[in-house]
Amino acid sequence: MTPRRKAGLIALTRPVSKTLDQCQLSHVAREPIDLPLAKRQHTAYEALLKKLGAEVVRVDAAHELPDAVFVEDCAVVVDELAVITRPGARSRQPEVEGVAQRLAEYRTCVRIDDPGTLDGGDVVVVGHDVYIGRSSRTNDAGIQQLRDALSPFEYEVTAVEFGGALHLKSVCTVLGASTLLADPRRVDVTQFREVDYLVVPGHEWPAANTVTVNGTVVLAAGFPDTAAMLEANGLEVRAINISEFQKAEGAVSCKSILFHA
Ligand code: CIR
Repeated sequence: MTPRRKAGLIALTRPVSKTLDQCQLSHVAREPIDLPLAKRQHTAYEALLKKLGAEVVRVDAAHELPDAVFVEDCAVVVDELAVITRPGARSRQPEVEGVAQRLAEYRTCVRIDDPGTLDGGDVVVVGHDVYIGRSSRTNDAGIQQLRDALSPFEYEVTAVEFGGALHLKSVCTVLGASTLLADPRRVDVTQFREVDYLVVPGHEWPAANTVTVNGTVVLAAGFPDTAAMLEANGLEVRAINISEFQKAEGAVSCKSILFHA
């Protein structure tokens, strides 16, 4: 299908699975998740995205897939197409089917195939520069397949090294058009070409994961120094409580895929 460019902003989300407490964990210890609270927090997250001007479009629930709420990892969506990923955690690979079905309403979809693995949380898009974190979830074959899918549309795909966190977007996200919010202790920002960046305060480094919706930066609650720093730089900021998702090693960006219809 021919993509319609810069139409309304869509936020693709998926309901919290009843099995969320069986989620994958890599860097955090398992602790009890309050499922009713998680559902309320996710409803509030969707309401905030809507208030900021996005149309929330839901993928059907998949209660047998614990991590399904973290839709970001299932696709990389650009104006020209959607790349359906092959998540690095085997338990997460079936999540992509429901997401692909929904995205096919908006984009031509192509796939990352075996032996490639790639999590959307490792992909930072700055205009036509696409940075991919080489991680425990994203391998070189996945990076090459994404490069092959995007290069016909003049995207330049660069592999990026980082450490100490699950995904590249755990340590670095884009604020609006081209400024990064990054933790330079976990990612060497010289790997990014010609971008400005703001440094997340070291003691609040998980606040580096944000989404920007129509100019407002959404970050997790509990990071007052980061919020103040962003405001001092002239940005609108909204903080949202995602405590139950942080226990599942999730953050703000993982719970939606933002793209123009
Ligand atoms: C996982 O380990 O895959 C999930 N428990 C958390 C995924 C978070 N996704 C993201 O940051 N993009």
